[in-house]
Amino acid sequence: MNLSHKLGEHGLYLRGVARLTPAEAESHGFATDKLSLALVGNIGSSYWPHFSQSEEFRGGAAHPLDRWSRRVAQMICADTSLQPVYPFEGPPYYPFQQWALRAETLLQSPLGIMMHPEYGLWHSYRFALLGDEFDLQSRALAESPCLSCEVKPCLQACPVMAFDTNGYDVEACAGYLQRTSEADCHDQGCLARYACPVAPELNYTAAQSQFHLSAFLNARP
Ligand code: B12
Ligand code: SF4
Ligand code: SF4
Repeated sequence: MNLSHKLGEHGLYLRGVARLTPAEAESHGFATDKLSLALVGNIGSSYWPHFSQSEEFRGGAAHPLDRWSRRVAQMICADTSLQPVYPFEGPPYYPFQQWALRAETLLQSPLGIMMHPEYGLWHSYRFALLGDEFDLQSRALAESPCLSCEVKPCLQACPVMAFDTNGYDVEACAGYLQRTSEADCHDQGCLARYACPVAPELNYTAAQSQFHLSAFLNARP
């Protein structure tokens, strides 16, 4: 069974491949004989039906999505020479978004999340695989929808204006959510992200959005 098929069994996709330089590999503590880095992630809520039925999700212990991602990556790598790398290991964190910019047609949106011309803001990375060579060419896609989006509704939807030219004000967002239990974000997920008109068919399900928001708040000191 090929890699894409194996990943598909968990609702995951081979998203793109970046090539590391030997110096980069060394700076991250990787061996220099595997310089091809395949990014693996979800498109829309693709992994949710798998993850939400998993022992990690149902067990109730901390960090279920990270533990699920680790188990799936280890299964995929078993009996191969592939080495998994995780976005949640850190700090310091591996620069997944910089790698993603090299592996796929992406541009940073005003929210910080990478905009994909087809998937919009509705994608993320569960792990990456280091290998000798992955045979996957990134497709040339249309330019980022952000470039022609004049109104930028994403920047106007947050009740506390947590996004501006300085980036994402994490304290303003988390502070508001912690003191306002009736805020719509608790039920619907981040209103700024949902205000983006690109790829509405891939909007995360309410259950997935609630999961991410709770994980974000639970991780706060
Ligand atoms: C720390 C972190 C956070 C912190 C701080 C974010 C910040 N202010 O930068 C917190 C906990 C607040 C956070 C929140 C979220 N995050 Co976050 N986060 C990370 C993490 C683990 C490390 C980022 C980092 O420091 N990298 C190290 C530097 C060296 O790498 P880098 O690639 O150069 O860094 C880039 C980012 O910092 C980015 N950036 C700058 N400002 C912002 C703001 C936001 C909101 C984001 C998402 C990115 C971003 O620009 C840099 C250049 O490309 C990454 C995973 C990773 N390993 O990259 C996920 C990651 C960036 N997060 C991600 C996401 C989706 C989120 C959320 C939107 C929620 C979610 N899980 O769905 C939330 C937003 C909260 C909300 N209100 O909904 C995704 C982004 C996917 C994408 N399509 O781009 C990542 C890649 C995780 C993943 N598994 O895919 N996150
Ligand atoms: S609302 Fe417009 S500017 Fe904001 S993320 Fe979506 S396309 Fe980009
Ligand atoms: S979750 Fe709500 S408060 Fe936080 S940035 Fe998004 S819209 Fe703003």
